[in-house]
Amino acid sequence: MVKATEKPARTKRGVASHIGLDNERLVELYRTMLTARLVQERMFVLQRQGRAAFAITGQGHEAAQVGSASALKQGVDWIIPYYRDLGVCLAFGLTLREIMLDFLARAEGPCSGGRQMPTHWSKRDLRIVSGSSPVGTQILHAPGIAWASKVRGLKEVAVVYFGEGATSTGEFHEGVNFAAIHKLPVIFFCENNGYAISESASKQMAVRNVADRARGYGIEGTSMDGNDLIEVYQTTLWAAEECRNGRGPKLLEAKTYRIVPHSSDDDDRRYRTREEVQEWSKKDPIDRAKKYLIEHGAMTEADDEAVRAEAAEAVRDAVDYALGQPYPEPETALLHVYAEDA
Ligand SMILES: Cc1ncc(C[n+]2csc(CCOP(=O)(O)OP(=O)(O)O)c2C)c(N)n1
Ligand SMILES: [Mg+2]
Repeated sequence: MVKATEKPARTKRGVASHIGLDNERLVELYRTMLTARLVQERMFVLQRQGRAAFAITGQGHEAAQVGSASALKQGVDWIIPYYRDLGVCLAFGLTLREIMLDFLARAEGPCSGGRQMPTHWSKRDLRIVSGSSPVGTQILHAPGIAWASKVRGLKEVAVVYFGEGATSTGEFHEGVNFAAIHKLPVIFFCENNGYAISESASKQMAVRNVADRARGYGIEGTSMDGNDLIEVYQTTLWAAEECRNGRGPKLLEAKTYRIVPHSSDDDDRRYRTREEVQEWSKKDPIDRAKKYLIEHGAMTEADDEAVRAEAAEAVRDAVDYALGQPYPEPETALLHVYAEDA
């Protein structure tokens, strides 16, 4: 078994060996991945039923999201997720009920009380920082937060998530460059799913890997199999430790795939073949995690069924709860938009 903070060595079959995750924790991670999958499937149904205006989800990204967020220190580290990161937020402590309240724009929703677009997550006590809708703008928050951490002598890491399309923006360049110069504790975490809506990665970057871009900024970049829960967990743990030890930022790239359209407004048949989607579905991160857990004696088929039933029940509870809550009152529409008189 390798040490938890060692950079994982790649072999043909993935990472060399798994790290100090005990069986209970492995099942917990698996449960979170499965819950993320089920709740996102439900979101699409709710949107089609006319109960939600818009759904944008990340089925296929669960290992990248849950694996990375679970390797961070809750209450200490900061995350700046993007719209596809439900799995990140779930792993970092946002509850299913909170996620559903936000998705259904209810007054009690913790992120904006029904004012923001759905999936613009934030929660102060969990150190989940809200992003804006323009692609890549969240990247700049991370060096700012990390700079404050460094100046104050704290060992807090800021982790910002984004897609490969966002790496073509000016914000990516400015954020990574600044963090590199000042050796800031930032993990730039790219979920490379090969597409920015309909635009394939080869049309927006001339390098093969997003991680290759790191060298141009003088920092280390690492590509991972983003559908491998263990590899993502271990690599993120290593990167966070590097940050805590003052060794500056890291660019991590999780190669993955969204097995669903970009959003409820997208028809992905226009730009990718069904065969391609089928091929990636065979590498489903949840199936792979299940196989890994069973092979390593962390779970049995019966345990899996129990976990699935519990996750489905938790999703049902969250949907029922949120549907029963009121929308915000119209007269509160401008709250938090303009400063209030003291
Ligand atoms: C500045 C800007 N341009 C365009 C859009 C429309 N848009 C929303 S998501 C998206 C694709 C982003 O792709 P990527 O960064 O790879 O993330 P993914 O959605 O694939 O996870 C685009 C172009 C936007 N929100 N902001
Ligand atoms: Mg993408």
